[in-house]
Amino acid sequence: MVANDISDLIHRSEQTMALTGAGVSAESGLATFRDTLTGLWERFDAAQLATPEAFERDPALVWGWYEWRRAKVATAKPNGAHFALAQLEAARPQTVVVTQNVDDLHERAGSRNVLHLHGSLFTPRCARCGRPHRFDATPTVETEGGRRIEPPRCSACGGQLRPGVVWFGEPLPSAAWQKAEAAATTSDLLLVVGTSGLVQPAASLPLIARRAGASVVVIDPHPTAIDEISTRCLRGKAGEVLPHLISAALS
Ligand code: BV8
Ligand code: ZN
Repeated sequence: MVANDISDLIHRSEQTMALTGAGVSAESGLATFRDTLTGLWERFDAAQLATPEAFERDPALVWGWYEWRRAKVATAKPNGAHFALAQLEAARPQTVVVTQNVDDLHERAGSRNVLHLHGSLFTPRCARCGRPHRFDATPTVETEGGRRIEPPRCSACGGQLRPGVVWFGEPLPSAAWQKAEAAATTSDLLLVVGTSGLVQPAASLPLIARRAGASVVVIDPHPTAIDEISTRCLRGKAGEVLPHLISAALS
């Protein structure tokens, strides 16, 4: 049975890393990129909205989309997968979670070593001078299913704020990327959870880990682009299988 085998790999691991994608938040009710987005946004393609050009062209549409997503994250709860990874880190503080997600569910589940390769919904900054800003309220935009919202203005230069995420065509935050790459070369086990493995350079981490001698375990109900370089593939929902795998590994 693959699951016992995977629990054993986790049990024996000295340094475990997880690479998570939208699928780890799916059971928290947050749409993945390959699902059609509900409400007003189903006629848009996420990859079209998550670009500097889209923000340049229509800042209110893009800011409204991110505020809609922030509102949905605010009402979402971490699921069993987030809690299981936090439990693993509590038992083994050297565990690292590298996420492509811009939500805060790993942190809300208790994970502390979380690297956000693609930024966060919660760190807006000025598009002109780069000054970081904070949100003082959670939007209720979710109730209207998302709408255009003029981005707030920078308190220093009056420029428009932009979401603190990494758009397609933008470089990843170098500190996060360097730490993620280092973790991939020093971990003996990489759990790849809920990612289709299509976006670079995040999707290159499993190959880096494999080449450095790590076991690579994919947990996903569907086939992914990482499967072919994985050591094991578990066809299942992260919120269902990860809690069992990790509690068996730690018992
Ligand atoms: C860069 C933040 C260079 C914003 C995101 C041509 C070829 C190769 C590469 C490129 C190319 N053209 C352009 C590129 C580069 C591009 C890229 O990779 N494009 C792809 C589309 C081909 N990459 C970039 O642009 C990156 N930057 O390269 O910069 C550079 C360098 C120096 C200077 C200047 C420039 C930046 C990429 C980051 C983009 N931002 N997110 C936001 O969130 O709005 S990407 C976003 O999409 C996510 O962060 C994530 O990375 C990706 C979605 O992927 P997943 O998370 O995997 O989600 P997906 O829906 O695909 O899959 C969900 C999975 O979960 C599925 O497998 C499903 O089965 C599974 N699942 C479902 N339910 C469950 C489940 N699993 C478990 N349990 C469940 N219950
Ligand atoms: Zn500014």
